[in-house]
Amino acid sequence: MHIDIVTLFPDMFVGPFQESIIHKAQEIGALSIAVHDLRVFGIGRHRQVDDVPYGGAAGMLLRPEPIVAAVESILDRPVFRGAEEPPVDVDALPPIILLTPQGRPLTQRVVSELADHPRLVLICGRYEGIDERVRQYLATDEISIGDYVLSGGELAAMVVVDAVARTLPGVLGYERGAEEDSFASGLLEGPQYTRPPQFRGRAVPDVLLSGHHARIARWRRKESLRRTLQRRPDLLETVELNDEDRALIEEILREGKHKGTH
Ligand code: 6GU
Repeated sequence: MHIDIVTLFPDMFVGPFQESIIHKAQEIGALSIAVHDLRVFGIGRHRQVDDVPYGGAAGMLLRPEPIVAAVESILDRPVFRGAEEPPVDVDALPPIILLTPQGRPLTQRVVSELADHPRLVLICGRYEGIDERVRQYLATDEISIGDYVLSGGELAAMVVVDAVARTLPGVLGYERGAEEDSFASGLLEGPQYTRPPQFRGRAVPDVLLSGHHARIARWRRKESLRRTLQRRPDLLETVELNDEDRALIEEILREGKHKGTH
């Protein structure tokens, strides 16, 4: 997987991409990342990238030309769907993704979908906004990482890179795959424990020390269902439950421990 990122703040990515999973993904050759400075494609001697909005409004907007120039340089071909230009075969392009609070919400399903492409182009919005023509005729997708406002798409792009990187083959290692994560199953993960077995009078649940693998698996599934019921009941609407799951939910409801703890 190769990811190109277009940003006015390339230095923001230096630290985060040199650590942990994203670092490992690059080290093993599962991922390569190129961060491109939008300023390089700015207009004139001042390398201008933004301007005042037409019609009068507060703030500055990113102009279309530098962003289109950046992406056409990265992909080495015309990509802007101009009125007078030959049509662009969007299916022959990598996704060109604008990071914006108006985009479709990032979910694990969207992450998997992105991870299926060999290449992605991420465009980080900044300032008060971006010329609509970028959205309409350059971007092929728009993504938001949640219902709150960030100062720019950079942190959102890092979130996308991290979430995609950890799903790539070989990145997490064999001990624990991304398949086991919260959300991968559609459910929240249940409680987990490590040593010591007793800490200030608080014990690890006996079943986890019992060595009964079937009982442990059943307990884990039940606690995962309990936590999902308690904290994110909306997730249970879309997840596929089997008869055993439904029986476990019955048990949880009878126990009456499905409320609170949030
Ligand atoms: Cl992708 N960008 C900005 N500026 N704010 C956001 C966001 C993106 N996702 C959530 N908030």
